[in-house]
Amino acid sequence: MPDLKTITVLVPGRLHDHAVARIGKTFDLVTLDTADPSLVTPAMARQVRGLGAMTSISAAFIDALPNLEIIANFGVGYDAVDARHAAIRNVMVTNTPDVLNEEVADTALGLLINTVRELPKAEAWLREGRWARDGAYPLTAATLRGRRVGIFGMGRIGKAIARRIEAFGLPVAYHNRSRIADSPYEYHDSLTGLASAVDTLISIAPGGASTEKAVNAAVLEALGPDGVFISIGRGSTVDEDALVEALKSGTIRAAGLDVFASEPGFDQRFLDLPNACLLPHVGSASVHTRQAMADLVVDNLESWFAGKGALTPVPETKDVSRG
Ligand code: NAP
Ligand code: 8YV
Repeated sequence: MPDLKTITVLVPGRLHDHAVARIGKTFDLVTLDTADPSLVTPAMARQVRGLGAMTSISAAFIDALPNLEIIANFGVGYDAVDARHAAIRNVMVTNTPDVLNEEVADTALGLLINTVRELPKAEAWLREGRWARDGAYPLTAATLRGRRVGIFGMGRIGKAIARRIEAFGLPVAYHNRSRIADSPYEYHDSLTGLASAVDTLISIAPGGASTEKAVNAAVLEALGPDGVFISIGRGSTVDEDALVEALKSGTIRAAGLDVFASEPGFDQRFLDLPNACLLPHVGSASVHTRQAMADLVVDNLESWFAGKGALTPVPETKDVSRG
């Protein structure tokens, strides 16, 4: 077993405390305020062999670290890491799949129920003293009963969401680029086709060029006037101008959003929409699950530098090897 304390791992920007503590205990830890290539010192350029990161990692930053071997990304989504460039440079990229599936699926269902049955607004009604003053909270116009649910991105988390939807007694359909062999769910080879077939669309698709603004005006139009849209994958998959317009005009009934195109900022027009239920990207945000994600980041670094390979390589870098 090599002495891991001789290996320098850089943490640029913020990272989960548990991951930073474990990296510091095991490796030679160095930090940077941001992943900005102009901040890389000559010593860092010489020494850094690993990155533990929860921030954007550009091609320029990868190039500024000529001895880099591995980028361990905190998060299953790694659209902020230039994994294709990493592969060209023979740099491994890992993410944190599976350990967050059930948490994110729980959040998706919570967001769906909150959106359809207006539970946050009903709680506000109670807190504001309106129950005694004005009477019962108005009956919700929408219900989950009788809905048909479409999942955009039937992957690890999509399947965990689908199992929950089935338990709610609702039919499930999905859109991926490829049909899943022996999946019990109805497949649609286009997102508009899926939206036409359902009245409730849950997006848990990854970010990146192939999904950029995929949920557009045509998809929302196809979802229809009783349509409910839940976004918990990446904000970049949604044309937010089209969504604001669809919520304003009644093209769809309501939306629940955990993710936004320009986080941590978000389009302020959503605040004025009574039919939008908004969360600050909390899909995986429990102490339990974030700790498991942090452990997987460091387990990947340890396994790599122990010569045992990466535990959870992303597809773009699955063929990258040491040396
Ligand atoms: P996954 O297992 O890789 O599933 C992604 C699914 O999306 C696959 O079934 C894939 O099928 C489909 N897909 C990818 N590109 C597509 C495209 N262009 N058109 C149609 N379908 C496409 O990923 P996961 O672990 O379930 O995670 C999914 C995403 O959730 C992550 O990438 C992340 O962005 C997001 N996420 C959000 C939170 C949160 O807190 N809100 C937490 C965790 C994850 P095909 O390859 O066949 O197309
Ligand atoms: C995290 C996520 O909140 O795993 C992902 O892709 O979106 C979330 O679990 C995020 O990656 C950390 O900021």
